[in-house]
Amino acid sequence: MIHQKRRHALLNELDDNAIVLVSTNPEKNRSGDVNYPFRVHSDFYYLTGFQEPEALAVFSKENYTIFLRPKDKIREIWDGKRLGIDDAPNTLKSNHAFSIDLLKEKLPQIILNNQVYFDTKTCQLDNDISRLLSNHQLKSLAPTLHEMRLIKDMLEINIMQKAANISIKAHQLAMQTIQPNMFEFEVQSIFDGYFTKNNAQHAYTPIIAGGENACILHYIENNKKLNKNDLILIDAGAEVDCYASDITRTFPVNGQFSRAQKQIYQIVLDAQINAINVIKPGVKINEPHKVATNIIKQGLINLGILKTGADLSQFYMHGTGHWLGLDVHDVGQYKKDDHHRKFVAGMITTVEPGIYIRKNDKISPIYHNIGIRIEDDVLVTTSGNTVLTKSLAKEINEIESLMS
Ligand SMILES: [Mn+2]
Repeated sequence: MIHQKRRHALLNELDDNAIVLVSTNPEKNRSGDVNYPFRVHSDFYYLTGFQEPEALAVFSKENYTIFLRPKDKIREIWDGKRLGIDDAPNTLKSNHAFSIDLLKEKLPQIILNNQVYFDTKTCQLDNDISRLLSNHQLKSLAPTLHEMRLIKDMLEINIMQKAANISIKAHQLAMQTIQPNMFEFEVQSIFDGYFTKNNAQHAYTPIIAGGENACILHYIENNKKLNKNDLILIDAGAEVDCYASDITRTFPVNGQFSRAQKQIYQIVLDAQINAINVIKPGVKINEPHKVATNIIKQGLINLGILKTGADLSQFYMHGTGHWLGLDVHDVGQYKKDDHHRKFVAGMITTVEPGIYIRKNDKISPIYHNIGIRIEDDVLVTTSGNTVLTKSLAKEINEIESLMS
């Protein structure tokens, strides 16, 4: 029912004679005859709730037609059960269901002279269908649909809290398990195991980065040994029912922060907490970044690491957050008419400042190879915000006592 509601809400925002086409992702080959695990297209899932590959939905105010794979005795023995044409209308609440093989034949009779909304960029169609659609003036669905996806409903918030809770538990387990000389992939296996045990999967390739590897922002090799005097940065989040969580914690491999590590960590933590605290409806969405960068700048100047604010980008070179939802870097505009938009209740954003200090002759060696990021998932509420990931330790004493 929720998907039907969403289709109606979307159509209400489009032209009266709108007809919407949305298809799922293509399957991707990994090697030989093995594919990557299939992941439904987020727009398609949001509007249909249907997770099989090779499917396309067409709907207007009057009609909803789904094209999908027909039942197939042999393929179902090899690849698994299919919903099939007969059961689709009842299960998916569509008026009609046809085999995906009939798409080329049926589509012209369905779209007729209506205004077609379709995103060629996000949804792939075979050449015949693309040629067929090239006779129509297509309008993009994304601006309207992605505004809808940006504001989460209660069902979505509950699923995302569930994903957050699983991630929190896995991060706690990692803090309690990590020992010097373990390998990063052994740490990753804690997340693999805990997510799988809870019927979740990774929302993105996890970053398990010991010591200097934490200064590589998208480090995913996860294959080095953890040195006892290093920090470890873990950016890992579970996906539940296609919804992402996204958490980063950084902590000492041996359970005790050194003085230098504490100094840098406390700057990032102060930046993160103060950035979260400004989030509420009506505040511009770049405000958390402003707050975080000011605190990081001042903190690094106080330690003599930074001379002037202009050099900050060598230590902090990424944004302070992104939308979170069906995609880990979720859809939704950050600016409107070239100006940063304002927070609205129902948005979910990450807040993730960091400091990354590589080897550098001009900086005291006690700070070398320290890479720290702290990331939480924040829901904007009518009165302010709720941190979905708040129960995971991030204060220095909380982390040290959890690890002892
Ligand atoms: Mn993130």
